[in-house]
Amino acid sequence: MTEITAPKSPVTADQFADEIREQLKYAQNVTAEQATAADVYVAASKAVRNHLADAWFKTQADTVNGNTKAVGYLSAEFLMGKQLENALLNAGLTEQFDKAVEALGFQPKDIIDAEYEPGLGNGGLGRLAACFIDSLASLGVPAFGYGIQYKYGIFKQTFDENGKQVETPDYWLNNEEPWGHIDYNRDQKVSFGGEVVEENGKKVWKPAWSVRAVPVDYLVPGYASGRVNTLRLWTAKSYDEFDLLAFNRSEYMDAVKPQVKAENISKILYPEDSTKVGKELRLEQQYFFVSASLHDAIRVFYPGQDKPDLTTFPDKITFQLNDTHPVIGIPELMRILIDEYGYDWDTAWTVTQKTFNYTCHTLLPEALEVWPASLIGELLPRHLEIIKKINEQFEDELKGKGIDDKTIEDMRIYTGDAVRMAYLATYGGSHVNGVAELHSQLLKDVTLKNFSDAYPTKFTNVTNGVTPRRFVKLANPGLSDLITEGLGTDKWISDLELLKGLVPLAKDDEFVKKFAAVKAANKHAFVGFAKDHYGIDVDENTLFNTMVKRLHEYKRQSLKILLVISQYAALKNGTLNAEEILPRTVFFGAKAAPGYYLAKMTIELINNVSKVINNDPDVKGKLAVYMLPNYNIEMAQNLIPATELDEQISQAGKEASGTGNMKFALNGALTVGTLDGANVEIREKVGAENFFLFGMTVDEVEKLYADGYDPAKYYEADPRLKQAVDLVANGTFSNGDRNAYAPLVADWLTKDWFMALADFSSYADIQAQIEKLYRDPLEWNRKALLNVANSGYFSSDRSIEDYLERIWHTGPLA
Ligand code: 7GP
Repeated sequence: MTEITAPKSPVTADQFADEIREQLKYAQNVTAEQATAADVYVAASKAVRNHLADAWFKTQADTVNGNTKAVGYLSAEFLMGKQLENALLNAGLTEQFDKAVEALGFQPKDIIDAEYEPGLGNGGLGRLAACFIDSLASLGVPAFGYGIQYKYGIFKQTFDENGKQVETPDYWLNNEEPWGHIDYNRDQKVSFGGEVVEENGKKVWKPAWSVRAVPVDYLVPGYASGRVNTLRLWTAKSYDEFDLLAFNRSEYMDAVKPQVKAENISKILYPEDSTKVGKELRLEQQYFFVSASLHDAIRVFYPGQDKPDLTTFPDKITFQLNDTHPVIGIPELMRILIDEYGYDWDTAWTVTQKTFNYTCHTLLPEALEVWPASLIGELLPRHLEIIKKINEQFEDELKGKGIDDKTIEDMRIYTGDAVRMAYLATYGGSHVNGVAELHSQLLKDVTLKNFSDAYPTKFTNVTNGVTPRRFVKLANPGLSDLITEGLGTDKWISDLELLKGLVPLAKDDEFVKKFAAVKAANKHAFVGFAKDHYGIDVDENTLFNTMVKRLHEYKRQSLKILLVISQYAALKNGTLNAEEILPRTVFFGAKAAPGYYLAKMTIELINNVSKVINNDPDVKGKLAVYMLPNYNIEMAQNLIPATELDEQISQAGKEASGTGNMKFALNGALTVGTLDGANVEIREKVGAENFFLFGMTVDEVEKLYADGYDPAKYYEADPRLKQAVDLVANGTFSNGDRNAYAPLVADWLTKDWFMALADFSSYADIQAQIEKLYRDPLEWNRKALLNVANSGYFSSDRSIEDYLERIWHTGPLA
């Protein structure tokens, strides 16, 4: 007997069909006969949302009235993915929905597919935020996600005929979006610029301009918890939208200027910031959402109170700063407490420090934000004063600890010309965490060493996780059913460590074969997806080998493409005989930041390598390479379950954690990877014998830097590498044009900052092991199954439990 614990609403399919019809009629204003899939999608979404409303209201009331501290997750990104399927799962309406839309004459899949995925995030950090709010709700912890509803989000990626990345705006809000509810009555005013004057001995900020922050509320339903939290994303509106006098003077463009200036704040995620105005816009965005969110929390927790006792604020809500983007919240809360509510500095400081905690998501020094002090001074003059004073107090505190002047200078938050946001966050909050064991250790030993020496107890680790609802249950229904069958219960969906119960089944050949059949079916399904979405014909009788993540030099897509080129060359030269060849399909997916020259050139190279290889009859059926455009959550949900070999090949000591690595392991892919980020923990959990490890360790990398790294030596030493680089240099992938990739080649041979060349040989060597194992399907799948069975630790539910215990010190609502 299989135990089923998944939520199930008492509503029948017929009733749900009626609810959809009602929405069609009264909200969409179409008859059931006129309705298109897009109409039904909107109507069904609104119907599900209605089902969640009561639980949402109750959760809000309990959040305010209960005595459990809430969590505020402040994040510039929330990469949510499509909503409908997830909401149906959590509302217990999946089956009813399937039947109801069939009764209306539609295929459930077509309705689910009609949703347009919002792109309100860039990569791991944004997807992590989405997994975390899912887990908070599923654990019944009261929480608010706070961010920005960008009108266009991250750009949409296409490739031109030369294989170059082209960025276009993503018009995700061009059609009706049923999930976000805009609440004009809960708006906040956010001000900028102007000056600070003294009035009666008090500092008074006289801002020059203001924008209206209007919240758009998304429901965050928990799985089997009966709780529905809130994701509140702010959109910027103008107070003086329209200058009628200017318009009447026929100055039509001038008439809408104030509106444009205000609304620019929530137009796009990560505006290009190489110019001063670009930097200004980013800081405006950060302050905009953080200021609105802090005021919103005060509104929520002290309703109708003119003189609330804000010394209790940290008992009501704890704010997590998701990287440095929201760190301006620290001086903002100080300002609110002192200037708006009249508290003295010391009280304000105690409250502020208790309220905030900071998660760092990087090891790249250039990714720790530093703002020019002049910019903060112009845009937020009062905050600059507060930051200076925080810095003075900080330096005094360090002196008091007996720390020497040189070290204090290195640690300064305010340097005279710059404000270091990571340092402000570390000093201004209670806890600092990294996102995997290795990362947290490196933060303490290297990136924030002085801080860790001065405040050792502030530092902790919370290893990332991913939500099993979206990334196993929804993305991989075949595997989910098999897991439930194997365990005799579906409880694993909310208690992922139960997957351990599959370990003994890895010895059962029949079960392993079933597992292999699920993977084969997922591959088959992906072939259809790829045909529909990208118009490509993928050969399912090949090893599916995937590398999907943002494009960055440290992640080393270059290393992978150089390996592919060397494999291609080996096939062409006949160095490999026919029996030795393991047919592979390599999938890449990656967006490059619009201003990142080498990253964009790498995309162009991958596209052109793909063209040459895929059109070469000599290697047909043996090797194919695809650069899939616009990697997003939908692609992830389809490609990850179909993947057999996952690439996590960053230079050791550079990937903070990775979360894709967890999704792949949980979906039964084997990993080829370096000892970096969470790979280390994944390998520990799944067993070294079930993980393809290669490359230098952090210590070896450090030593090589110290000894002086010369990539050309590695190029000369390994003929496979030399040949691959030469093929790029000699124009094989650029119609004979030797200049096309010259900057990339020059970088590899003279700089290669992330040492792809140094790791090439061990990476190429390990391929033989991979291929040998793949030729034994039973053994391959046994290992893949053990990856699934031992990856329960990487649930975001476990991450949230760690945050609750180590950082937030709160728990579920009663
Ligand atoms: C990413 C890290 O690169 C990745 O290793 C980690 O898994 C993920 O955060 C979640 O913790 N960082 C970002 O996406 C990012 O934008 C800003 O970092 C510094």
